Parts: sequence; structure tokens; C-alpha cells
Amino acid sequence: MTNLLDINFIDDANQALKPQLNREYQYLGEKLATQNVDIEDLVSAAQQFEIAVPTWGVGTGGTRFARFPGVAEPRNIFEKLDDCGVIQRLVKCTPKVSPHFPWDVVDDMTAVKQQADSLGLGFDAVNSNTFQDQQGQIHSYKYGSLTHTQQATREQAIQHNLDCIAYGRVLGSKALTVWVGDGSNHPGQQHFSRALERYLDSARVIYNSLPDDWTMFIEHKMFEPAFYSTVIQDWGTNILCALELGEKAKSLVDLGHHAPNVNIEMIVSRLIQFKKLAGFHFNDSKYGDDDLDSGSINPYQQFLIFNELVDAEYRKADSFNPAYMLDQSHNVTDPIESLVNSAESVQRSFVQAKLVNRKALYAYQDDNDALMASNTLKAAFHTDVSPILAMARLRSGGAINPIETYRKANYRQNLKEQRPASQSSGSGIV
Ligand code: AOS
Ligand code: ZN
Ligand code: ZN
Ligand code: ZN
Repeated sequence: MTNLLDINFIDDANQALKPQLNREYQYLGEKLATQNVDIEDLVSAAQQFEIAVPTWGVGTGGTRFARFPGVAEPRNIFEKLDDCGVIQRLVKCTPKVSPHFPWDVVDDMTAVKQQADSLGLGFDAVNSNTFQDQQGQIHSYKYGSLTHTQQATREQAIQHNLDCIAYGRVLGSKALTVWVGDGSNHPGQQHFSRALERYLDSARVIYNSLPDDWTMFIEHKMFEPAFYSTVIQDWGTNILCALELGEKAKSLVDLGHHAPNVNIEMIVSRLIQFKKLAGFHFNDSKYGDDDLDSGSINPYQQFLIFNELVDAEYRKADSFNPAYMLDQSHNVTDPIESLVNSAESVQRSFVQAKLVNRKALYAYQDDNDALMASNTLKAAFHTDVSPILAMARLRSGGAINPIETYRKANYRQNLKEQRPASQSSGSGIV
């Protein structure tokens, strides 16, 4: 165990930073009060905000060209949970972990649950994987999984999803995320509607096996690994399948899974309107499914998405309960640092969206005052809410400056002996 897991370590680091934070907080509080905003409301909103960390995100990622391992990477689910525990201790808005199977399967899944309990962590959606073959697997997914032309392969993929539900039950999860890489690389290779029929038939079996209080999250993706067509390629096909399956099926939005420049916030609005928004895989991108750190490329888009989410909250939209998760690949940074930064970045967009003067915005919309409507959003986006985020962390027992505190703790160096480099740690596939 490193000094970082000692609660006093974070407290000590905070002591030195408190006076400055208090000054900045006081100043921002006065400024917001002139806009009739109570800073305390925003701090408690930030304290209630939660976003789950993916187990595959704490290992160093890679591309199809290479992977450059980092120091003291976690080698198994238990070490991954340790790292997730560190992230949560620092930021206090990541109390849940989203596991992935079979990467996180062990013989005794109750041991995984116990380890998470001891770290104060819970579990968000479990993720199935039928996009690669596992050792000893009888049927290959080379030509698809839930949509494969052969029934035996489809059945194997269905069974894997049922196994994921069983693991998730042990962990206390309440949702299954299904993303399939099924599709085609050549025009003519696949019959579009037959493939989708096969998907629906398979998905129905999984859906009917869900425990009563579970939800099935369907994740769409435009391309990759299939480069001509993908069976669940966009939110349109996604919502059609969710409608076809039933109330417990909803559509999950991974920010990197759309064509460049697509208006993702508008997709979010549509899914909310039709009670089909499952939640998110947050990340950022420049070109495709780049899986870069959230808010690192296009923070305004992230803010506009939260503008829709906070608007739904404000209007008390029906059946609105989205799950927030990160889905990123960290190739050149310490994954813990990237996940800390990213969780804070998404929380920042949430708090900024809370600052939008909705009454004023609605009035500008009704008056067709495009310029002032846009300025209303920009005013919220340009507000530096850092003192609110830091105060929320401090009050919840986290770090005022999580990156600085983490670096001071020398976490990786202290674990170097215990966690020697391993070929299998991390994954290039996200
Ligand atoms: C793949 O592109 C998706 O983002 C999935 O969410 C995937 O299952 C996950 O990233 C685990 O690899
Ligand atoms: Zn994803
Ligand atoms: Zn992605
Ligand atoms: Zn992806």
C-alpha cells in the first residue's frame, strides 16, 4: 500500500492549498451572487455528480501499430480496482467502475466484489465483448457475432452476454452494455436487413434474460472494425432496435462513434425526448473513435451535450436517468492522471451547464434572438468553475489539486517491484 491510500496524505496536501482556494471561492461566489446564483447549490450539485471509470481505461492503451507500456501497470482486475480506488480517493466523483468481460473474469467473482467493497467502489454497466476471439473459443467472430450467418456462432455470442449478466449480478451491476463490431468491409458482403434481423433475434434472447431491474444499453458505432457497413451504425438504427426490444433497452452514446461534425447534442436531445437515452461513453476525438481524454479537443461540444442533459433535468423529463461512463484509451499519459483529468472535465461541463440562465435562454429562443441565445450559453461556458470543483472535492474528502497530489505520492514508483511489466496488461481495443 502506498502513502496515497492513507487519508492523511490527501489532507496534508490540501492544507497548503486551502487559503488560496478559499479566496478564489469567495470571489467567484460574490460574482455569481450578482447573477442570482448561489455558489453553494453548484457545489452540492458537483458533489452529487458521478461518472464511472472503465476497467480497461486504467491500463495503457495502444494503437494497431504499437503499445508502449507504462510503469507499474495493473495486471489484473484486482490491481485495476486498486487504481480505480486511487482515482476515486482523489476526485470523489468516480465511485463506480464499469467492468469488461472476459478481460475481468476470474474464477471467483465474489472476490472481485469484496475487493471493490473494501475500496468503497461499486459497479456500473458490465460490458460484453464479442469483437475478438478468446482462447479456446469454438466459433470465431471473424464474420460477426450476434449477427453471424451461422446459428451456432450467434448462440455462442448470446451465451457470452448471458454470462456477463451473471457476473454483473454478483457485482451488483444493473446494466449490460452491448457493442458489436459486426458489419462488412465490402459492398455486397452482407445483406443489410437480414443481418439486422439476426441482430434483433439474438438481442431479444439477451433482453428476455435481463433481471427485472436491469437495463440493456445498446452502443452504436459508425465504423471500425467493419469499414464499409456496421450493423448498429448510428443512433437511428440504435433507437429502432431499442424500441423493438422494449422499455428496458436504451441507446448509449459514445462520443467518438459518429461521423465528423455530427451534431451529437441534438442526438442526445432526441433520445431524451423519446425516453431512450441510456447514457454515455465520454471521450474526445479529432478524427474518429480516437478515445482521447474527455474535453481535450472539443470542450464546447461536451458543454453543449450537458446543456441538453441539464435542460432535461430542469424540465424534469420523463424516464431520464443517464449513466455516465468514460471510455478512453491512454497511450502517452499515465492512465490514472488522464482519468482524473477527464472525470473533472466532464464534471466541469455539468456545472457550467447548470450556470445557463434557462429562463433567459427560453425567452431569447421565443423572440428568435439568435445572438443573445448563443451568448447566454457562452456566458456559462466561459465561467471558470474550477473553485467549485475543488471545493466539492475538498468537502467530499478528495484532493483540491488531484494531479499534483497524485504526483507527490509517487504511486507508480512505489508499485514498480510489485507490478513488473506484463505483456497482457492494458489493451489496444476500445
Ligand atoms: C468500441 O469502440 C466501443 O467504444 C466499446 O465501448 C468497447 O466495448 C469498449 O471500448 C471496450 O473495449
Ligand atoms: Zn464505447
Ligand atoms: Zn471510443
Ligand atoms: Zn469506441
